[in-house]
Amino acid sequence: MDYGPAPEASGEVMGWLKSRKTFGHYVGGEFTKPGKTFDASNPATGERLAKVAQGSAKDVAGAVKAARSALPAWSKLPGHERAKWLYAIARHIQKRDRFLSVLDTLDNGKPIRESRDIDVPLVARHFYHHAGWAEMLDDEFPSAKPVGVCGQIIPWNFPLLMLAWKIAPALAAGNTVVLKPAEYTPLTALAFAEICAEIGLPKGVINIVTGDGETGAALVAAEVDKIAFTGSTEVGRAIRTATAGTGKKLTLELGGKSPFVVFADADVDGAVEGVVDAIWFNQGQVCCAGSRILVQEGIVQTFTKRLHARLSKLRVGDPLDKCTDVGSLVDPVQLARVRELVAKGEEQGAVLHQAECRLPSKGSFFAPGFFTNVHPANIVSEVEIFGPVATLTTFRTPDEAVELANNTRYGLAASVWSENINLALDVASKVKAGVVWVNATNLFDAAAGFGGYRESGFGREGGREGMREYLADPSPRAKPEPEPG
Ligand code: TXE
Repeated sequence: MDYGPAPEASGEVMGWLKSRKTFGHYVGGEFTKPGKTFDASNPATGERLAKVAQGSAKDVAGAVKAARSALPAWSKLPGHERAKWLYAIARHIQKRDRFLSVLDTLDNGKPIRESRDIDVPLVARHFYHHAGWAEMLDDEFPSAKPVGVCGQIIPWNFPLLMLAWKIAPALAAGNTVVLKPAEYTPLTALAFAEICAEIGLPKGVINIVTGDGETGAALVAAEVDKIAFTGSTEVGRAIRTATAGTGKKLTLELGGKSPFVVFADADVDGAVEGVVDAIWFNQGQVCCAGSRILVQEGIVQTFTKRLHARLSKLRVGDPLDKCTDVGSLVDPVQLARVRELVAKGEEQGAVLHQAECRLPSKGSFFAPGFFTNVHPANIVSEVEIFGPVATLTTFRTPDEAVELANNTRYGLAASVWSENINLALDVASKVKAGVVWVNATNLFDAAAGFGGYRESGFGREGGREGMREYLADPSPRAKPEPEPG
């Protein structure tokens, strides 16, 4: 079946970019006149896509003011009225799915197959799901109030999906929002702002301020009631310090170094396919990427051989080609970071197995691969590479697997592969991670809370737990007293 992006979808996106050229911020339902700008580029070609406004503290303050004025009316709307707006957003995302997936791919470098089949459908699902929460809110959290004005800072690895994870629950709970997209990928957030304007969402409920870390820091310091952040552990730490003692509610979703544990009795081909999703999906730029493959000794040769064979079949190249499995990293800066870490790993004795593919001559491409002979003290055992490269080491017993899996300062996700469900569930219960998948990896759903422990952050996004993060008093309805007698 040929359902790839129609050429006209790319044409439509290029036409849209050409007609806009320079984007201002989206504040109070209108685009501001841009002052200082930076370039939004296609990382697969290096070409500039548009100019985007660099937000100052003043821009941020203006957006927060707009969100503050919109708050009383929005938070007083009955839940079912807010639900109507969330349904309208979801429907418009679906109507514009091709446009949005092409734009996401151009701005980020991810394969169109992923933006079209994973990111954008999940974005719509998130808004539909949270429309349901808006309807049920009074029943489920009767005494709860919205937190107020939420400052939201998102990364570049899933530009539109991270926006949905942040905005959908905030709006469902009756909050208003100032969101800052990452500087590498501001364009889908701006297209989203246009959708909000198109459907007539009340002005000021959603405000988008583009810019870099300085703009983010200004948002953290602004008169907001909550900060929700997804990004690096370093910046998360700085935000925690900056918000300490201010009374601002805070959730942090940070980095990871997630284990991918394969027992000798696992379905080896299934587990090898799992690795494709765990570390080569989205060029490995995934916070919960299964970047530490732990294989039980008895099957390590078979496993490594099959992994090698699968690696050699990955198609690396033009992200707009619907056959592409691995696209471009997000930016030359990230490419340099991945190259440096991988080179250090090799210097420290790890052996790199890399796909032998011809990389495009332009763009931020990196051939996917994995390391063997990795000492636990090697930098690549510890540090999040955030690129398409995993480490592969072995273990002997389930206890050793658990010990190695937990030997990290992070605790975001884990994946356990075994045909023995008792063993898999026992190990899963002992691994310290926010989510553990059994015989699967990277499964997300709007109804399931997602988030980490330790240096992976705190707070949850998605489902009931995610809703609580956007409510000031999220105590659930008291259970009815049992009938006497
Ligand atoms: O992240 P930053 P970077 C990890 C990953 C990656 C590394 C560096 O290991 O290689 O971080 O990526 C905004 N106050 N992750 O440098 O800087 C910034 O503008 C407020 C994991 O791009 O954390 C952007 O919008 N905001 C991660 C967002 O923070 C600030 C996803 C993320 O950028 C700020 C991304 C400041 N002082 C990177 N400085 C994940 N958990 O998925 C920057 N920002």
